[in-house]
Amino acid sequence: MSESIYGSYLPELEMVMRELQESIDKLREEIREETGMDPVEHCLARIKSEESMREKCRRKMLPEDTETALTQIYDAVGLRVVCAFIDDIYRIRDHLVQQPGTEVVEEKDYIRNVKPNGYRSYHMILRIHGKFYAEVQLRTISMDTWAALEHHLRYKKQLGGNTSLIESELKRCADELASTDLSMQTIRDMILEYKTEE
Ligand code: 0O2
Repeated sequence: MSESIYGSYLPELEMVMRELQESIDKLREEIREETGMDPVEHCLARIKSEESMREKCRRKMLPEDTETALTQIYDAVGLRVVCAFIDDIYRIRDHLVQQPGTEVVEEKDYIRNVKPNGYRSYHMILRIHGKFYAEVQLRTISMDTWAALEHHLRYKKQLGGNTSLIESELKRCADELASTDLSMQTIRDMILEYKTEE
């Protein structure tokens, strides 16, 4: 069997992944104590599989070696944090950038700058302890649902038939879900306001 593309660094990548999870868990606990609400619906963490990492190196015309996997591909460690409300996304973002040993390499706010197809999410590339990269995707439940279904539809089939109609329908669904997210945020703010007045 050929050597892992991560060489001997797999335990360190797993440690980085755990540190990120623990940092998010700490904030969750703080917010739960403060508001009685958990800001995170669920959180998925993974080390990119050997096969996907090799495939990504090939797609980017890069060599398939440990140096490349650790320094030129930024999602060897990946976290997807699915939040209850839009505000929670930015609160978790602000918390992560303040963590010791964490540098922000890149941020893409696809919530304020929605992708033309309707995709919404907040993406961050972090460098941890000056060495390892991690990609964090922060989304609401609605954004996650749309991304999962859109991925499923594209993955299972070529968008046959009236492609432009299908694309505009997908965009319409994304926009309707985004509008629901805003309404749910407003309802939550009303509830919290009432609680602080009590
Ligand atoms: P997978 O299988 O989910 O990991 P790069 O990471 O450099 O190849 P890019 O475009 O610079 O790609 O990064 P970007 O825009 O931050 O998007 C990276 C990831 O966001 C994707 O990973 C998807 O998970 C998600 N994503 C971005 N755009 C869309 C979209 O239009 N629909 C859906 N469903 N997901 C999206 P991968 O590696 O492409 O795929």
